[in-house]
Amino acid sequence: MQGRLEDRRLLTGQGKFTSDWNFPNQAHAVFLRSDRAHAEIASIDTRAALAHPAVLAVLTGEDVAAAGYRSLPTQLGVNDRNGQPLKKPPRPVLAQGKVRHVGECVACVIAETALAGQDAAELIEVEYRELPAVTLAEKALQPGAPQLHAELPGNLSFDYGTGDEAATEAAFRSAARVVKLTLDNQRVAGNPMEPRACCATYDPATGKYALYACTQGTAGMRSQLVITTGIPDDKIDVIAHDVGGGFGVRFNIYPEYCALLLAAKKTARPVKWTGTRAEVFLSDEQGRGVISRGELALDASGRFLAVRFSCITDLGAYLAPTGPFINTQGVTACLTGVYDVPAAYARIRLAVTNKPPGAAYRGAGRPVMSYMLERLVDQAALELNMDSAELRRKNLVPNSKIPYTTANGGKYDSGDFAGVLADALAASDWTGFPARRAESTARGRLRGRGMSAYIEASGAGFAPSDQVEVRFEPDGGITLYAVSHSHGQGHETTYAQIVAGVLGVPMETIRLRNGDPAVRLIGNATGGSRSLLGVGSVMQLAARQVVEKGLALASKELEAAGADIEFRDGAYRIKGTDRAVGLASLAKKYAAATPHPLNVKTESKIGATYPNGCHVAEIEIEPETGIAEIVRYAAVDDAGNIINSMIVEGQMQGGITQGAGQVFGEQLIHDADTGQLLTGSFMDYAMPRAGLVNGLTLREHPVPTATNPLGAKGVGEAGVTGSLPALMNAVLDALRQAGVTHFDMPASPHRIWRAIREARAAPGPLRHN
Ligand code: MCN
Repeated sequence: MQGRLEDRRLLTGQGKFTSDWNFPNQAHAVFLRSDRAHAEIASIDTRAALAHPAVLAVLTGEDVAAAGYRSLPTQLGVNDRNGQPLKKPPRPVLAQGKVRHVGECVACVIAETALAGQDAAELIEVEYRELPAVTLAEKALQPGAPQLHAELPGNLSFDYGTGDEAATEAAFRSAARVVKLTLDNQRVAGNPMEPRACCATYDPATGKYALYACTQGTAGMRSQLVITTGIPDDKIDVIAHDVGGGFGVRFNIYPEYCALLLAAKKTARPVKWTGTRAEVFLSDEQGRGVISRGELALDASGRFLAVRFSCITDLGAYLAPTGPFINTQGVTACLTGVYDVPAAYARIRLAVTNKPPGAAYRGAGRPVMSYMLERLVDQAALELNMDSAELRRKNLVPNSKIPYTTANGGKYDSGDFAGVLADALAASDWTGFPARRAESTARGRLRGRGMSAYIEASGAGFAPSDQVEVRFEPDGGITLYAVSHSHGQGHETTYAQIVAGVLGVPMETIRLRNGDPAVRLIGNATGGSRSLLGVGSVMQLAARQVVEKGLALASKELEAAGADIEFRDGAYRIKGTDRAVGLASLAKKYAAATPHPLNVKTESKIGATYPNGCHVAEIEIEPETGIAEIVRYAAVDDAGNIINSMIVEGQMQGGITQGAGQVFGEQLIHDADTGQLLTGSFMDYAMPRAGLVNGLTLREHPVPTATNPLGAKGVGEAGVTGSLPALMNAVLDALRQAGVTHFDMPASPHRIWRAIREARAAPGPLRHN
């Protein structure tokens, strides 16, 4: 199998990640972080640190305020249930007067070396006046809870509602059966391989800054920096080459990036910061963290009448730029799943707590909804004593109703949900399960099976459009420019495939540059699994434009009218003759021209579409140890037209494994009283290992969408949206055999073992959390 274009570079150590950038005369930054969750800052004494011989400067909140730096931005494009806009408490670059979570940046030390900076940071004396902390969103909204921000009375930032509340209430009143669940979707860490890092430079002669950072997209990051620092847009470049993973937590700016810009200006030196894994745990945006309540109303025949969802979401101490969006519209984008449900309503209250900010994490809200909905459907099947696949099939949106408008206004453009489910039944050998379970039972194992029929939204993006450029280089190569940043998804390969497919040139002659400051483009960061359908589509449009431009040159070359010339297999040919000229040789002929006459810049605004699928997981539990193992996993997914099956397979594998990570172990635990992170390293935060997901069968069921020229839907997040509920449904199915009737993630060996022991000790309906 042919690898990806980027593989050789990355596998031979030739990648250029953020900490690979180094500049002459570079200084190093170290951050002093709050060791308390909530406290007033009585004083900060930096004198001893400043006296350290290797220290160049120490910045505090006063310095960033004096420089005119403002709050980091956040936004939400809708008003709340009461017509109120989002309440936005300020989020300073360095703490001002108060700290609100462990890990918040209090001071920035700039020194000759990072080690000296670390020594000096320890010399800073901060006098804190400790305040009571609140780490649970539910508690934060209760009367008498510690108050985090003067601007946010009651710790409530937003009270979101979507759908028709009255119609939903009426449907629930008429229902023959109501199924209810309260589920904990625990907080998790993104943990990209590359910890956050950045390097800032400042040129006093031009007043120009550059920030080298790991980012999912430079354009969005630049505009967030402009808002925060007040530096004019044309005076700042954001640059990134290779980025070692993102998973959503490299989408936004962070306080450290702004502090380094100020540090570079103050010291007149390039300043570099390389974060540690501990800092990833303490200060990266975090994901999920929602205890939600879901209700499903059914009629006597098992038809779904309505869905109701409510939760109080933990935004952490500050509103991350995309935190409010992800936790409201992101969650409810597919409120009714793949089902034909007449009424639905969701209410989400956004609360602040003394924890690091929460925002996007692979799936960006959608897995919260798919997890609840698919757990509800399995619970309904259990209560109705029905086959869970049959209950799903009965309620799917039929193909005849697609395009389908959901009860809260979502527009599913295409799909074949029944066909996908049928394929999943076949791929998973659904009917063979009883025999496999009997065999497991004979070996003393609890075997469980879980299904999820998921749908999720590939985003429309925040930017006004996606622009790309195609440039022909003097060496005969073609360079593609885009904003969306590849940080593991293989864009170099797939964009090259698309362009090569139109131009008929070898894809190896095409390279991709994202985050190149010399070519400023408007566009979306990588996120919402939309790079292919958005940017990839524009790449195709751009390549077609190149072919059109080339026609004029070919017409001159062949001395024939354009109408008599056709373009095929990389060459312009006079129809019905063998007289032809290749696009590559035309490009070569004009290689010295600037700009090259075949260069194009193209843009388009492409909207959302809805990848979907059906996943079936089978797991086995060893009751004596609580160890759970995935023994079979079949996933059938509709990602529309596929450009690169190998990459899509990798994305599905990665997404499914990421879901499995949350199901079987990952959990950020903050001490309820002190707000200290108790799982702040890989010793106590259980990352999934490669061996976790076994027996994977992946099948495609493509239904092209008409919403973009490629007919493609996203895949980057689909795996996790599907696997979270499928795996937990399987865990529950296994545990029910031991008398456990309720169980929350993570299904770690200890928690499983304890639940089984308690159920055996107290037979009857039990609740385990
Ligand atoms: N693709 C394809 N055919 C399709 C759809 C996609 O060939 N029908 C290919 C694309 O060309 C691209 C890849 O699959 O090479 C993923 O495409 P897409 O679904 O458009 O997703 P994005 O490129 O926008 O990636 C974002 C998505 C998100 S939101 C997260 S979070 C995530 C993810 O991708 N983080 C990742 N996958 C990740 N993979 C790695 N290795 N690391 C991360 O941090």
